[in-house]
Amino acid sequence: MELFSLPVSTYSAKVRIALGLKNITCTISPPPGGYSTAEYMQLVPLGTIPALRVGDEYFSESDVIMEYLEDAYPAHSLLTDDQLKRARHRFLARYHDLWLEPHLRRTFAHCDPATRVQAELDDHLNKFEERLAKLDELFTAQPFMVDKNIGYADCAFPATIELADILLPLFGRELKLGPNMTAWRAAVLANPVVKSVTDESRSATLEWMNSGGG
Ligand SMILES: N[C@@H](CCC(=O)N[C@@H](CS)C(=O)NCC(=O)O)C(=O)O
Repeated sequence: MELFSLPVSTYSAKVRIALGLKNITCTISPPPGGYSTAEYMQLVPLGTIPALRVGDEYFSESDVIMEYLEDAYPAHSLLTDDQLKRARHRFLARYHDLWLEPHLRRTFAHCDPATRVQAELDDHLNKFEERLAKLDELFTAQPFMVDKNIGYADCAFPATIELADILLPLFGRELKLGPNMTAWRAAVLANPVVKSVTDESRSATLEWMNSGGG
């Protein structure tokens, strides 16, 4: 099994956290030729990272990879046996992928003040902040999102929150977390797997930004 991933990629960080929490050994490689390249798209048609190779089979989409890991490695389940809790984990992970993170990602195009479209940038920053505030209403920190143990939902957010902490000040804003997210963030960062993946992702992001963010 081989995971195509780069330290700067927040969706890859999510899968790497799951691999670490589940204690799964997996080769981690950069995408051959780089993501979105013709070479890589021969293997992974959408050209995105993360993608997983299992034998001769390749598939992408971080949540699909997470589900595969849960199915193929049921030990150290990140979903628990409780069906309602499983649904809550999946809902929060989906909220991250579809509702929250895309607005942060869309600010990347506006990092350079010379080419920035301020109205578009403000729209994404406002939506990101609204949805982060809404996230605080969607769970009660236990201290993790669904349970007293770290689980599936908790893998999606750490790298995104650290990225927001770096990116928002560039645009004159700051990361504001409600009480649930504040308690949750302290709890996830105290986990050695999460800390190591997010530290790596934080330094890769700072390096990427110092090199012009292209
Ligand atoms: N929905 C995808 C998003 C993955 C994604 O956007 N990955 C970024 C890196 S963090 C990427 O590969 N971007 C290249 C592109 O969009 O062409 C997932 O969950 O895996």
